[in-house]
Amino acid sequence: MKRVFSGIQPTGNIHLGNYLGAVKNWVEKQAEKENFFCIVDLHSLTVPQNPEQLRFETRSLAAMLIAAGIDPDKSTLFIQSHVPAHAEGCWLLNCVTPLGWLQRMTQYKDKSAKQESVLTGLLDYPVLMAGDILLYDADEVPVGEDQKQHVELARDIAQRFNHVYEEEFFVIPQPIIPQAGARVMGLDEPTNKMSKSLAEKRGHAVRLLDEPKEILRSFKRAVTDSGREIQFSTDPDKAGVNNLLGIYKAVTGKSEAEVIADFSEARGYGDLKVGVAQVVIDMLNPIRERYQMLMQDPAELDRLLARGAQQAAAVAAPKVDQMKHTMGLVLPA
Ligand code: ATP
Ligand code: LTN
Repeated sequence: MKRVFSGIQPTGNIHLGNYLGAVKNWVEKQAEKENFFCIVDLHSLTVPQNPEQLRFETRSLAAMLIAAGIDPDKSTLFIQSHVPAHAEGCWLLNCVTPLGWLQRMTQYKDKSAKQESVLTGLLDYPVLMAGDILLYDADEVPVGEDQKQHVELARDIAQRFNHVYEEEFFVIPQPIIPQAGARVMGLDEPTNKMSKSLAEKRGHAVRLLDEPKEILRSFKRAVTDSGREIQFSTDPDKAGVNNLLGIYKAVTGKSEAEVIADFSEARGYGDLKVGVAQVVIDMLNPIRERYQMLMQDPAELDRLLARGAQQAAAVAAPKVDQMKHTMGLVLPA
């Protein structure tokens, strides 16, 4: 059975892009794989966080993932900081990773350009992520398009470690990018990806907890163009319509021809927007309801997360010990 590892940050505002690009695929393949899904709280510290808020968002994300279909009996769901091997693995991998590799990461370049003072953690973020993946000898890493470069870096780091220290020490992981939904664009700005950091902005994102009325409103406001032809397209001027069709395709699992056929009677973009909103609302209604139930029992959530951390540590702790030994450190007697 292939081993899967993926992570998601507890930074709030989980949106349709996170769901279609990552979480939905985790859920759908869950039964066929051995899964580790990690709430990467250490990653979220790479930009300033409010401590109380971060604690809330961490539990909230756990509830959301379970509500979305992650079954804690089939998958190991845990919080990154509960397994100290992640921070240790990051340090050890820092010592085989050239600085230049990190400075080239596009996400680092984008995010650091927007900040006056850049924290070291932001630059080091992909090494922590590489450790997450490599400590589990994961074969597959299902992520959205924006994380592909980071998974490729994890491959490079693994290869370098294997070369320097011990051939075949780490499994070389494979990024798994979905066919549809890999890059959901902002509804207000369809040439940029839908983003958590902009999700508070009206009309930018559909958040998984949005009420149906709000979802419909967001889609109705979605930026399109002055035409009326409903077609998939790579033309940047048609990015809005293409994004709406892409969302519909990812939600329904239909082919492009079937999607277009569903809108053959549409009288314009207005009908398209309502049609897309409807399938998204139907998909999110049960998730929102389950989330609200799960949040009423925080003790049960904590119990599930503690069990997940134990299962994860059983894999990651011995691996980090092997890393230490291989690198020449003395293990405690
Ligand atoms: P953001 O950039 O939206 O603020 P992020 O990418 O930093 O968020 P995570 O919560 O860590 O946030 O992402 C979780 C998963 O969601 C990752 O696999 C990522 O590739 C995927 N993802 C994020 N945004 C999108 C998007 N717009 N379309 C498709 N997948 C996405
Ligand atoms: N960097 C990722 C989250 C993440 C991750 C991982 C994804 C942290 N560790 C390991 C896959 C595998 C993000 O921001 N989306």
